[in-house]
Amino acid sequence: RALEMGLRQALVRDEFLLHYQPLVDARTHEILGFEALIRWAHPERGLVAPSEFISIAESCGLIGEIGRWTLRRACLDARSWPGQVKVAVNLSPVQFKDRQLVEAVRAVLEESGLAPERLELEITESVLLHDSEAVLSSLHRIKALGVQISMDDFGTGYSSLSYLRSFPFDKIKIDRSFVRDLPHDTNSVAIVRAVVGLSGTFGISVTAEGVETSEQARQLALEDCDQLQGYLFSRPIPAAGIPELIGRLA
Ligand code: G
Ligand code: G
Ligand code: MN
Ligand code: NA
Repeated sequence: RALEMGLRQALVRDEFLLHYQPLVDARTHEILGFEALIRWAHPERGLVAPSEFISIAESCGLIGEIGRWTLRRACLDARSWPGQVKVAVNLSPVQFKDRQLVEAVRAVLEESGLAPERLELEITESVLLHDSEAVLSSLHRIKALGVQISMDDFGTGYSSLSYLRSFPFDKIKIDRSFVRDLPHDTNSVAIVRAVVGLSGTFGISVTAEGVETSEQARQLALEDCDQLQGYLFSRPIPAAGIPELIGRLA
């Protein structure tokens, strides 16, 4: 309850901010994009992580407004990055209940002037559980705008492999739990290999999350992952640090 009040005030007082974590080419480690990750600059508690407030925002009806704020901020920030660098924004499954979602995406692209191809929207498997006809329709309309769709945290949910055939994903992000024990754990290697193989069949690109060591990065490149993300390259950082990071990782 107190948190809910705080979240309402946070919107009014403009206390949310975005940090960005790079997505790099698995072979060259060139920066290809950044994932936007929300934080709440709480007046007393300091920076609050999304794990502490997103689910509350979802249950109290504030996720729509917070989600629109995130999308707009991310698109405005990305405008000032080099022209090929993309921005990835997480969408809550609850945002798909909003009939205006697709129109909101279109309007933000128009306002920001960001090329639609530079925007990726990340959704989790749980979005596909409820009213999948309506979700599918929204996803197709978002794709028709030219925006890319990524399946986040792949392998942690109710993953049905048939989703890959039925839903219009451009990218799969392999959850970090399958990256953690690379390169030695043979089960993890087998899972990565299977996901890469199947994705290739459907023309879907693969990003591995939670890459922390150069051994993991090397193994994932060997397994033909397309992109890598993780602390090895950078923690999530404020937008102001992006030009320097692009210079350093180049
Ligand atoms: O930033 P952190 O590393 O703690 O992110 C934890 C999780 O919070 C991420 O996996 C992501 O799914 C979620 N998250 C981060 N930013 C947003 C956001 O803007 N909207 C939604 N819905 N989820 C987010
Ligand atoms: O959207 P998603 O839930 O995947 O958000 C990414 C989350 O993973 C963020 O909370 C981010 O801080 C975290 N993260 C990013 N890179 C790493 C990493 O290399 N190791 C670990 N343990 N967590 C990471
Ligand atoms: Mn994500
Ligand atoms: Na993820």
